[in-house]
Amino acid sequence: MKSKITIVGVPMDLGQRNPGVNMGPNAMRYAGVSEYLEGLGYKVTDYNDIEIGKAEYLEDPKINLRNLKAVADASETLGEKVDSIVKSGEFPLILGGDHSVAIGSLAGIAKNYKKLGVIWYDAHGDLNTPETSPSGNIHGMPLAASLGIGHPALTNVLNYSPKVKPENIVIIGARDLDAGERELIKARGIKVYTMHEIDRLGMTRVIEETIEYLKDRTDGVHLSLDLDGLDPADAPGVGTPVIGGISYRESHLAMEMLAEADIITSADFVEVNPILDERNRTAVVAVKLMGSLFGEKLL
Ligand code: 6HN
Ligand code: MN
Ligand code: MN
Ligand code: MN
Repeated sequence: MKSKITIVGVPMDLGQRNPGVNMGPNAMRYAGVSEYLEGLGYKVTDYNDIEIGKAEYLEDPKINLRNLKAVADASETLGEKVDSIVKSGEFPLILGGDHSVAIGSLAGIAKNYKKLGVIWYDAHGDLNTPETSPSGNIHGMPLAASLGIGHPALTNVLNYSPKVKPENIVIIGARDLDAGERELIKARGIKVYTMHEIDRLGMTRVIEETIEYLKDRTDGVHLSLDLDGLDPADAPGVGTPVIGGISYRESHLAMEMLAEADIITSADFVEVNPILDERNRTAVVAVKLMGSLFGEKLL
C-alpha cells in the first residue's frame, strides 16, 4: 500500500433523488477519517471537495438520464484530479456522494493502468443504461459507463473508453439486479458473488477467490464500496437500502483480507447519506472499514 493517501470529497447528489448524500464526504470527515488513517501511519492530505454544478430544471425526459450534464461535468473534474493524484504516487481515496462519482474516479485511475481490476461492493450492479434503467438515475449506471456502455457523455470521460474490461470486474454483495443488468452480466461474463454465494461459501472464500481471480490478470485494483452493500441494519444511512445484505463483521473481514493481499490501489466509499442515517453511524462504519482496508491490526 502507498504511504500517502489523498482524500477527495465529491458532494454529488444528482445521480439519484434522495437529498442528503451530498453531505456524505463531511459525514465521513466528522467520523474522523483523516485522523484515523494518520494514526495508522499514513500521510493524509484532504484535497477538500470538488465542485458540483446545479440540477437541471429543463432536462430532457426522453433520454432517461437525470442531470446528465452536471454529472458528466463533475466526472471530468474528478477524473482529472484523481489522475493527478495517481501520477503523484499517492493513493486516491474518494468520498461520495452518490455512486455516479465512480464514473470520474475510474476515468482518472484507469488512465494509469493497462489492466485495471475493479471490485464493486454493492447491493446493486450499477450496470444500467438509459435503455434499461427503471429510474433514469445515473448512480445506477457507473459500472456500465466504465465498460463503455451508455451515453457518450458518461462513457467518454477524459476522452477515452472503456475504462475497464468485463473480465477484470468482480461484483460482491449483489441482491437487487434489474433485468437488463442480469443480461449484461451474462453477455459479458462478469464475475458476481451475489448474497447467495456469500451465504454458501462464506466471505473468507469469496475474498480468497476474488484475490486469486484478480491478482494475475490486473496491474491495479480499484475498490468501489457502496455502503448499501452492507445490510441496512449495519448501514442504515443509504438512499437505496436492500435487506439481506453483508454484515459489518463480514465487510470488516473482507477489508482485512484485501489489506493483507495488498492489491487495492485506489478506492471510493459512496452513498453515505447523513439525513437518512442514525447518529452518523453509516459514516462511522465507512471509516472503520477504511481502517481495515489500510491495514489496521487489532493486536
Ligand atoms: N446505487 N438499479 C436501480 C436503478 O435505479 O438503476 C438502483 C440503483 C442503485 C445505485 O445504489 O449506487
Ligand atoms: Mn452502487
Ligand atoms: Mn447500491
Ligand atoms: Mn444469509
